[in-house]
Amino acid sequence: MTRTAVVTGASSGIGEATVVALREAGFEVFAGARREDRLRRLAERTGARVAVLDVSDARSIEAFVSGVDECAILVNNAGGALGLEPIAEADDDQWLSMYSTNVLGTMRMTRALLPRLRQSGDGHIVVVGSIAGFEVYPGGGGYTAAKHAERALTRTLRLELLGEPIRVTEVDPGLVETEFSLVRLGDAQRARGVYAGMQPLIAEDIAGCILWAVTRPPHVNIDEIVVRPRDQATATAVHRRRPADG
Ligand code: NJP
Repeated sequence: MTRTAVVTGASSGIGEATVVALREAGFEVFAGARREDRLRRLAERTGARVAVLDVSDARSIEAFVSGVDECAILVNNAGGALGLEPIAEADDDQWLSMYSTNVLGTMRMTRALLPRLRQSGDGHIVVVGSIAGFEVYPGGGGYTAAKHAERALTRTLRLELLGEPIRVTEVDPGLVETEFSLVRLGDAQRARGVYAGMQPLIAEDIAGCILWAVTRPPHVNIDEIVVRPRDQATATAVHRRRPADG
């Protein structure tokens, strides 16, 4: 039986790789993000159904969800970080934006699709969180606060859905080279510096974890997958080769 998945934040990085992996594994996919041109190319490449979706906008979610007739798997992936300023210089708009995408976006998408997940008889909610959901670091206040909140939401869901045929999985990556750092820092050179001298994960590494979690038998709930590059032990402990090391 073909199962249908919804993936948010599908226009780049982990979301895009997840759509590709799910399609290759035979799932029907509805994919959403704000950049329509990227979505159109993804649809041509994979056969996924695509529609514009801004998870920070309740009306955009309503319009997107109205086009989704079935949903057994919801991958709440849309999100990210903005800025690296200390709390003393925190920017209200950046904090609000991080909350409205990572936290409210996940809550609203989940609330809107719960009836379809229930209807499927074997629903699965995947949340792409972060090691920032349980670690903190200087300059990361807004992002870590938002990902801590998203993690609390995910753990609460698992309790509230206990007894229903719906699984809840959180996937928490460390450093993955996507557009994440470009969006966060707004500068390509600084973004490249985040991964300098170390080997980060790639989007496909995380997509593989998501695919594995959603293809376990229905009675198996993978609660959490924490996945980091070998070169990373915590958010701030990263092994970098010096240029002299070659
Ligand atoms: O980043 P990127 P990732 N409504 O920037 C979309 C978490 N994570 O793949 O709307 C709808 O390549 C955006 O699309 P668009 C991270 O927190 C990452 O790495 O067209 N969609 C794009 O498709 C996030 O939750 C790392 O701009 C919205 C996608 O989200 C998830 O992984 C580490 C949106 C972002 O793709 C995917 O990020 C970690 C909105 N309002 C956790 N706002 C890492 N990369 O190192 C954004 O611990 N999007």
